[in-house]
Amino acid sequence: MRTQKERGVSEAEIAVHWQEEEYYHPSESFIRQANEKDRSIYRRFEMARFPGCFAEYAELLDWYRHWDRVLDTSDPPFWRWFAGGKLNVSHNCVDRHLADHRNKAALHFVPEPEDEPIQHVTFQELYVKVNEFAALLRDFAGLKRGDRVTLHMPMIPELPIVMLACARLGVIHSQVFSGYSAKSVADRAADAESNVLITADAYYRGGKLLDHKAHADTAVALAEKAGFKIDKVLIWQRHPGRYSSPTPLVEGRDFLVNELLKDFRGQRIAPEEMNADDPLFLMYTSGTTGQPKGCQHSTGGYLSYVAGTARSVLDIHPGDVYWCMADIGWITGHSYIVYGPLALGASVVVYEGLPAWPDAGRPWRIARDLGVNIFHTSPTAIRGLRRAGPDEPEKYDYHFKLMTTVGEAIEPEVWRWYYHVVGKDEAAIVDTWWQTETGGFLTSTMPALHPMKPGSTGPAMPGIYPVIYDDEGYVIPERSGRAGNICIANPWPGRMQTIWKNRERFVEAYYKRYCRNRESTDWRDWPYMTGDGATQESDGYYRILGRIDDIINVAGHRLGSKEIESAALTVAEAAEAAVVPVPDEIKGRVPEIYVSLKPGVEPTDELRRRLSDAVVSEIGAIARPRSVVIVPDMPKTRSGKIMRRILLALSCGEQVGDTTTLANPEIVEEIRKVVGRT
Ligand code: 6R9
Repeated sequence: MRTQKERGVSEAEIAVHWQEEEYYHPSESFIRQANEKDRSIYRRFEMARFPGCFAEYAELLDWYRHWDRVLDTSDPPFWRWFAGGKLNVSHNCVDRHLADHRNKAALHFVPEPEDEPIQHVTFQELYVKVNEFAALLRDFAGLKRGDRVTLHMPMIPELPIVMLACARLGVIHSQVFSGYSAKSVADRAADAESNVLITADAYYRGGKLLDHKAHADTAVALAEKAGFKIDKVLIWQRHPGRYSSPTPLVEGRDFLVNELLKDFRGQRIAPEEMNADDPLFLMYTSGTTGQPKGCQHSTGGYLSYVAGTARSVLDIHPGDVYWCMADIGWITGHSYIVYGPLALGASVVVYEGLPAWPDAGRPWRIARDLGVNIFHTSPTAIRGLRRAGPDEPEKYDYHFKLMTTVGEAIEPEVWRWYYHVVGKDEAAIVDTWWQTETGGFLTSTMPALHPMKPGSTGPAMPGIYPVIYDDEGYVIPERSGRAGNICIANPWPGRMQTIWKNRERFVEAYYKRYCRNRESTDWRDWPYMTGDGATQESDGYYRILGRIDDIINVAGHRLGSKEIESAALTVAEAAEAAVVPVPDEIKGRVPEIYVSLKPGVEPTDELRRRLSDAVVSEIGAIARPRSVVIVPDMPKTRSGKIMRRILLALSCGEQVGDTTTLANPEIVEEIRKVVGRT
């Protein structure tokens, strides 16, 4: 194994590349104030110091009891970080900031309606709210350490309050993105065996107040049908004191949180002393099978990793105003809206609305009015803002020192607009590559240490050692520019602990393919498979090429092809379904679905609509197919596998390439005719 120093990006090498490639340099003023401004961070995290190097992140936190061992590898690949240590996440994100920052804003809640005032929640107020809600969870909902609770909450300040209250008690939260369907909520609640659902009555989206509570009713009913009982639904009011949903409350099951809280005024709950490897939360994400995976994240390893990386890569200082426009319902929101930034005592913006609503100047007015200086978003949002208002940013007086992009690869042209127009040639940009499973960043430039290169994520994070394999399982030489499957050679503290209640599936999904010896307790035999294709260029930067499996990345969100196909097959007339990711100007990729019908069924527009609606009601609106193509049959291999590659080529109007492995090559032309008509 080579050391990070050997693999790190040296000045001389970069100098060579300047001539051929496009690099941008952080400004002197950024470098001067940066948290990490000398390369010693790579020396501190070089392989020779593994795993002890990660104690540097853990030391950013308060511990009730120091760990006995940084890394316990006795049960691979179920590594235990900071074994023996005890801490509480809510203490670290809230209580410990009171001494110096009691009156500082922890949260700035920006409602979607622009005439509704911004709410500022100080650390003291956050402390009070977290304690009172924790008391309610314990004494009214009956939840205790180790129990799970499902959240289906929109972007309102109560979402981080609920998460922190759970963390205070050691209750494991499982937040389901608010745009996901009731069916998704029911499945996840049943899988996590959580009998309590926390939701909201309504929220704003694109100028409309959406009825959110209706999903809770459907979720409870669907869970019950599947044999699982959700017995309490706790409902936050979008407008406290006024119930904003047309869906009535169910007596004995539904409770308005704002009413209940009256009984818990002034209550304080001592934070539970959690073990470092107790689970903090579950986050379900799409896998290659139909069933989403409950990624289980730890308390000590996870919080250390997100705090450490938020400090070095996001460059958060106590005086910064930090805005990540992602939804807290995704891992980006968990790690880099709530846990990482609040552990560092940052002021965090929580924005309810859509990026370009009511117009493309909205984000820049928020940045101006709140003095945001760190801005975090995705290529999809950037593409949307660029299309809706390419000249808007210059009309507003705001200044970012750092901006991020995350979730999917960014096109160099879009990157340049982000840099010049949004960042006003002043802000450093970090392109961070990582996953729900990894807890925090895997590759990124260190913003004051490396030049930026559009479309490339940068070198590996300190202490992260990627290795790229070819399809035969051979290691592709470093910096060769050759594409392969990118894996991480070593354990790191942010990695998920396991798939909830499913250790076998965890090993199968992430380790089976490249594990060298299943009996080995040496972590070197257990590279983690990310499922992404990537290259490492000669400057040491990684370029991420996209998924190598059946996962589709829509607007930076992961959807499993199998989930969408299963949803379409809930329509009785459908025989087979195949999903392909077609390129989209704003969202990167969108699903297009091919369906063959049962004998005797005629294709109609009404049927196409029902197929599309089935996908939305099973998964959520983000999965809505661009179109539904009804075909006479699927292109299949002799062993009966649908060749999605051919369907994708047809959707994109490209050459289909080799069809010799097809059992029914004549179908290709028939499908081409149907696609032409759709
Ligand atoms: C954080 C997050 C993970 C998948 C990942 C990859 C893609 C994420 C990226 C990127 C290119 C980046 N991805 N960041 N691709 N450049 N900077 O997005 O988690 O929702 O689990 O998605 O997203 O394909 O494997 P998640």
